[in-house]
Amino acid sequence: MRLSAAIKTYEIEQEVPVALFSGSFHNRLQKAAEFGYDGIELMAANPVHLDSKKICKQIKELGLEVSAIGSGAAFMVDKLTLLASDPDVSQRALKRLHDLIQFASEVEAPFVTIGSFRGRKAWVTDGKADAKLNEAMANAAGRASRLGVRLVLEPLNRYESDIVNNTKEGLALLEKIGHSHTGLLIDTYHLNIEEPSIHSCFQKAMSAGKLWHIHIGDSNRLPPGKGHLDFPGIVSTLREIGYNGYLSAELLPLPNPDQAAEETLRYMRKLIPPKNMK
Ligand code: LER
Ligand code: MN
Repeated sequence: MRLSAAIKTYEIEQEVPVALFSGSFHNRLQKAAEFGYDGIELMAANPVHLDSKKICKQIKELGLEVSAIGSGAAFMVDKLTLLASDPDVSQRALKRLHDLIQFASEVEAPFVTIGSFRGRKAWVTDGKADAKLNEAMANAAGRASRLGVRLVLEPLNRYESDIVNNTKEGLALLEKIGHSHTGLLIDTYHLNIEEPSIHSCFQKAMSAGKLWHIHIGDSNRLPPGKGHLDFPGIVSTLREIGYNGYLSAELLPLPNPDQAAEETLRYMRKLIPPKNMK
């Protein structure tokens, strides 16, 4: 298992609630490497404004990898969602998803996340939200597969979305889509709200072959160890079931974005040694 942290890309000027590290984009990458992260998850809003070659080079020079491309900023910054009351918004969102997939392939990121960016069922007034999300994801998965990228659908707690709130619903939607390039992203913060057992939902996702990416944040969305989630137990379950992907810190930048990133790393490194150690 490896550790990454979510950082925003440089086309985004505003604060993004769950992005870590302060300073210029390059500073943020440097800090991730200095603190001892293995990778970073890039929260990009509009990647057509980004120089992916340069980003890829900077990341490699620092010995980091890109664990995933997060799509949440396209929602937070540009208010784009795959499910929307205005068809123009959903169409632009699909085009944006294609751009994020292209960007992922250029910076060698294995995944593009679909969390808040999917929007809400309640926004779709013709009652066809499920079919629409299904169609948008199948369409994007086709493009992703041609570019060697995969999509990860993230169950969100009920206060943030009304479509796919838990692992069971996530797996059911993936089954309907039926595309080899779609899997699950499980976020410990959301699961703490929705799941009766965090451990068995990891197991379920893993036995379906769909546990591809993980976001970490404690019960209060602070760094692990600051809330009441049992991270030693979570890590030992993940080891037991053979998960060997990323645990990516996506949490509140408190008391400040650097300290939150550093405290996360310090706590998690006790559970997950650096990749060149046993
Ligand atoms: C939002 O709460 C979240 O967890 C993000 O990963 C969604 O894109
Ligand atoms: Mn998340």
